[in-house]
Formats: sequence, C-alpha cells, structure tokens
Amino acid sequence: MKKENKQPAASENLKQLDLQQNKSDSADQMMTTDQGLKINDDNNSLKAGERGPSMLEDFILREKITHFDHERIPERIVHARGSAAHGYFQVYKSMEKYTKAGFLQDPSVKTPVFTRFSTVAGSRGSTDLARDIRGFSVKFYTEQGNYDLVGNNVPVFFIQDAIKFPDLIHAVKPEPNNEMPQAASAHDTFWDFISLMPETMHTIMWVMSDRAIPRSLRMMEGFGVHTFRFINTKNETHFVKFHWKPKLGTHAVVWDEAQKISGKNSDFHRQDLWEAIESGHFPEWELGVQIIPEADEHKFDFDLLDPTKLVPEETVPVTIIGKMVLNRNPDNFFAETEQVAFHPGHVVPGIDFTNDPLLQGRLFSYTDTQLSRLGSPNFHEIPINRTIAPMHNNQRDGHMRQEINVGRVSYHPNSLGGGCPFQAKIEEGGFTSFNERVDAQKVRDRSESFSDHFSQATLFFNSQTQIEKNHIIKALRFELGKVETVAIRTRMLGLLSQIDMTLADKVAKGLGLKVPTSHEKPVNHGVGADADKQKYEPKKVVQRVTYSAALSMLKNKTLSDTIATRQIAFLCADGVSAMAIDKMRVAIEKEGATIKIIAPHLGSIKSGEGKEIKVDQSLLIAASVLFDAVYIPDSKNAAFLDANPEAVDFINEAFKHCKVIGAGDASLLTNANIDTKLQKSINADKGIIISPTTGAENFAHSFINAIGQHRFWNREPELH
Ligand code: HDD
Repeated sequence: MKKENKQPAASENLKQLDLQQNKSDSADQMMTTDQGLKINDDNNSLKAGERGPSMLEDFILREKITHFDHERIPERIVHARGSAAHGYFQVYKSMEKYTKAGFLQDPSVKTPVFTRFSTVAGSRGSTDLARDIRGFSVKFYTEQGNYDLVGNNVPVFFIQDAIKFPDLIHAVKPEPNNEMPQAASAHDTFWDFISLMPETMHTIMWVMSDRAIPRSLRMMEGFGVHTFRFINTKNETHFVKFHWKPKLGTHAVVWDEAQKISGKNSDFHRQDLWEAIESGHFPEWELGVQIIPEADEHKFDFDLLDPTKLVPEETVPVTIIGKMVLNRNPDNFFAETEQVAFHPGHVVPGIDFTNDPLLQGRLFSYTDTQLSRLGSPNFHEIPINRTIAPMHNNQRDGHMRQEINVGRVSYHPNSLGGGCPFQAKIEEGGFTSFNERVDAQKVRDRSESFSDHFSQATLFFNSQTQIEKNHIIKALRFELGKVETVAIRTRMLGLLSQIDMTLADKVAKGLGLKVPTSHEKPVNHGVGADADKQKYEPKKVVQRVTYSAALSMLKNKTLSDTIATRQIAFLCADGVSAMAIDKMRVAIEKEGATIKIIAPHLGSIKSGEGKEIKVDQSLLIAASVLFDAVYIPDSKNAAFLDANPEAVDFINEAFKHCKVIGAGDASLLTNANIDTKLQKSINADKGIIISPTTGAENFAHSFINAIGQHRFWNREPELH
C-alpha cells in the first residue's frame, strides 16, 4: 500500500472541523503531567536512595500509574469488536416528496458521517472472520442534529420482541461456566435457544449463508432492518426500509478460508478497511429505500412491523437515493471508534419509528447501555458523539460534565432567563412524533400476523444458487456438528424440515441423524409454549413472491466484476522474469488492485535479467487465504516450488478456495506436489489462466477478467 495520505483536508467536513478542537499533537512539545508541569525524568521513580524504596510523594509516578490503571472501559455487551471510519453522505436528488429530513433535501450538501462495522458476539479482541452478522452503524452529523442508522449486514433479525434479546445474546455469547467458545455460535447454548425459537429460522438462513463471512467490510450490504417512517412537510407518511449497496459488490470468503484467516490475521477486515482508506481507495455505498404508502400497510403476506421479515425487492423495488463515501481513518481508536455511541432513537424531523416491538425495545436499550459503558449521561459531549447542530437544554451536571452552562436558569418555563432556551415550532424544525392513532387494550401478547416463521426462510433458501445452498448445508453441518447434545441437533432438523426437506435431509446426513418424522417434529417449544397458547403455533402463509434474485449474492452481481482493491500475490524467486512481473503489475494496478511480491526471503530477489526486485512478504508470512488471486510469473523458477513447500501450499490452497491462479507456464502447475485435481483441470478450469507463448496483453486481460468473477465454484466437490 502506498504510504501517501490521500484523505481529504479537515476543512472539507464540518464534523472534522468540530473534532479539531479536541485533537492534540505532541510533535515538538515537552512532556508534562496532566496538570501541565514539565517532566524532567520519565524513566525513574522517586526513591529513597538509588536502591531504596519508592516514595509515596512521587506524584508523577502515581499520576501515570493511576491513569493507566483506569484506561479500560467495559466493552459493548454486543458488537464489541468493531472498526470505523469518517466520511460523508450525499443525496442524489431531493426526497422532499417523502421526507422533510434536512440531509435528504439538497444534492449539493455533503453530510459528515462516522460509520462503524462490527461483529456481534465476539469480544473486542476477537477475530474479524467469525461466522456472524456484521453491524453497520452510520452516524449522520446533520444540521438538525445527529441521525443514527444502526443496522446490520442482514435485513432481518432473529427475534420479534426486544424482551427476548437478553436471552438470544446470553445463548450466543461464550458459555458462562467456562467462557467458551469465543466469537462463535457453534455451541450448545446457542442452538438450544434457536431450536426452541422457530421465529429465528429466517435469520438463521442468512447467518448460515456466506453473508456471515464477508470478504471485506467494504463488500457487504447494509440494512436498517425495521420498517421506519418518512414524514414530509404536509405530515404525510410513508413506510421505509433502508438499504446500503456496496459499490464493490457483495462478496464472501469460504468457511475453511475464514477459519484460517482467523489464525493468520485476526485483524483481516480491520486492516483491509484501514489500508483501503489510507491508499485513497475510499469505500462507497449507495443508500437505497423501499418506500411503501401508508395505505398499503396491510397488503403484504407478512406484517411490516415484524423484524424477521423482509420486503422482497420484487414487490417493492429499492430506489437509490444517495451515496456514502468513507474517506478518513480515525486518529484515535479509543476516542472515536470505541467511544462512539449509536442509538436508533437518534432521529431528525422527517424520520420516525413504527411499532415494531424489537425497535421499541431498542429505543430504551441504547442510551441505557452507554451509562455503564461510557459512565455518564454526558456521553453526548464526547467529541465523536457531539452534534454539530447548536445544542441547548436544561440537562445539567453529572460525571465529567464538560459544558459550562452560564446563568441561573436550568428549568423551563422560566422568566429569569427570558424563557430560554425556547421550544421550536414545527416550521422552525421542532421535532414532533408521528401522530399515530392508538386505541387498544394493554396486553402482554403477540400479533397473530407474526406467526409465519418459515415462509421467508424458504424464500431465502430457494433464492440461492446450488453452490450457495451447499454452503448453507455445510455451515449447518459444521455448527450443529459442534453441538454436543444430540436432542438439540434433532430438534433443529425438525425445524429445518419445515423450511426445505432437502436441506434438512442433507444436514441430517452430515450429522449421521434422521430428520424426525412429522409426529415427532417439535411444534412450538418457544414463545407462548409454557402458557399453552395455541395462537403461537407457527403458521405458513402462502407467499406471492417465492423467488428473489436479490437475496442471492451470486445472482445479484451488480457492479461486482471490478477487481479494484483486490490483493494479488506474485509468487517469485531468484531468476524470475522481471518483464513478466512488470507487464502483469502494470495491467493489474491500472484496474486499482494491489500486488505483493512474495518470495522465500525478505529483502530483494534478482530477476533473470539481473534486476533487483523488492520483496513485500516472505513465504513465512504470506498465505493464500490473505489474497484474492495468485500469479506465478514464469517457468524459470519452477525449481523453487520443489524447494519451498509453502509456495506449493499457497497454490493448492488458492485452488481449493476456488481462486484464480495465473501461471507463466503450465509446467509450473504440473509440479509433482501440486494438487492432482488442479493438474487435471488446467485446461478446463476457467479460473486457471496460463500465459500463451505470444500475446502477453491478452494473458493479463484474461487473468484480470477471471479475478473479477471472484471465485470458480465449480471446483467444489458435489455435496452428498
Ligand atoms: Fe443492537 C449495539 C444493531 C437489536 C441492544 N446493535 C448494536 C450495534 C449495532 C446494532 C450495529 C453496534 C453499534 C456500535 O457500533 O456501537 N441491534 C442492531 C440491529 C438490531 C438490534 C440491526 C435489530 C434489528 N440491539 C437490538 C435489541 C437490543 C439491542 C433488540 C436490546 C433490546 N445493541 C444493543 C445495545 C448495544 C447494541 C446493548 C450494545 C452497545 C451499544 O448498544 O451501544 O444497546
């Protein structure tokens, strides 16, 4: 990666200007205590004699150690592991027809954003490549106050009611007796809970799919999940579902690869995001909305308020309304990425909630959790959380209050302060909640319109290609295979059989079990079961949409054939052709991808032409799983494959993970140690590109085109 910083000047972004006030740079400065006293010796504590005991008097030692002792804060109860970046959002055309939200009106305005991606289950230091949902939170610093879109990379959620959230999270987190396993759902407590909660089935399909192991945070979709409301100046409302569509397409790694990446580089996603931004390859997403008129609320085969359901794009198309570009890495991980506090309840006029019971519970949880995580109701004053809109109210005091509120008045109404701060009229931007009519009895209950737990799980499964279906089956075999309690596995097979019988049969085969027959099938052990309420029995509602290409990553390939920002390994050794390297390098870099020269040792190697070639990584450090494709320039260094088993592993593994392999000469791939299946398919496999004796440009072109296709799945063995 180039070291040159391509991030834009802070002056281009109002939030960056705001953050400048708190930035501190020690360049050319003297070291001081927290009180500003210049420090003369930071290496020795104050002692009674050179070999004597340290003295209590040493306030410099005490201050330093005390601060250190208190450096950690509690990690997030969920989404603890995350990476974030700054950027901006820009709407393409005014959305005034639907919403009065200020940041969705003027295409010339760039609204600053801070976006954090996360895994859900793992701790702060856990691996990036866990099989998990990814959080996708965007804080828009709008002129009307902060708006947070706190979503995921999956459009649906496990449960329908927030009251089950602590149960879900307790089940998926490491088991409480031995704190194992870390950042993994493949264990008994998770599947015990899931197998008793049929409403989780749709989201389970997504989590078992390759969506849960993205190639990059920059290559995944985002979703607001709940149905929200848009409200315009005439007080007309539309329901809205939010989508983020990545410019680089939606791509995943394979599960075997994910597990190996976790060992080779557990910061894989974090590093990928950081380096892309440092090198000026700013990740970009388009914001899409599905807009549903208020009058159509009950026209669907499911309830719009049920967060376990999506609105198929075939029923309501996604309209692209703007873009988000992330163009600046944080300066300080703790101050920004760790201290940022998102909240689905941070809205602006023009955006409002619905009665989705999951959303309603979230509206409580997010402020509450910051009180223990950040330690004070003043967390909104932390620079990264601070709004760029003027902020005045009568909230006062509390731990670590920064603001110095002047005057005697901290109440409303008042006459001593001239009635200030004033309440804003609607036309002055004052927020009013949507005037929804509610006329109901108080009940602790769930709507029958929430009872169809399987139809959309089936829709998702049926919309996948056979390759993607196989990956789901294998993921379930893996996850349930790690479950020790056989009754849980069997109960899951019962639920899977209600999604798709072939799916259940194939998973059962891998587990060495039989799918329970209908009279043995668990009906409902979950919600309402104890209360013996028949109405909670899952129902199947015939869905008008039975197939949706948008749900498949392989079919929904919009813009996905670019190779920009992909990492290509060049396996080289002394004697390699510098000309072959240069030709391929130029062609690849022109497409915005990055190459790394990998050789048996660091330093440099000598080409056949006598040129020094700088080595980026030694074979000891590099691994195929960290790259998108591999190129072995020429036959002159074939002997190097015999001498370096790591190079052979590299090629074999790239083949196993269905990646593109380019070779200067076919004889390189017929080396005795190369996978025999690879050797046999050299001529038939479209992902193996061999240089012709003439026409090197075509060769580079074919190699690049093949990388654009991401993977060659036909190499995968059939699933029996
Ligand atoms: Fe949540 C964090 C997304 C349901 C309670 N959630 C959190 C984050 C994301 C989501 C992306 C990380 C924010 C960050 O980067 O700081 N959560 C979701 C989505 C949900 C969802 C898309 C369903 C549609 N969450 C949900 C429920 C509850 C919570 C039902 C509780 C009733 N979530 C929290 C939390 C967290 C959180 C405990 C932990 C850290 C934080 O809030 O700031 O309040």
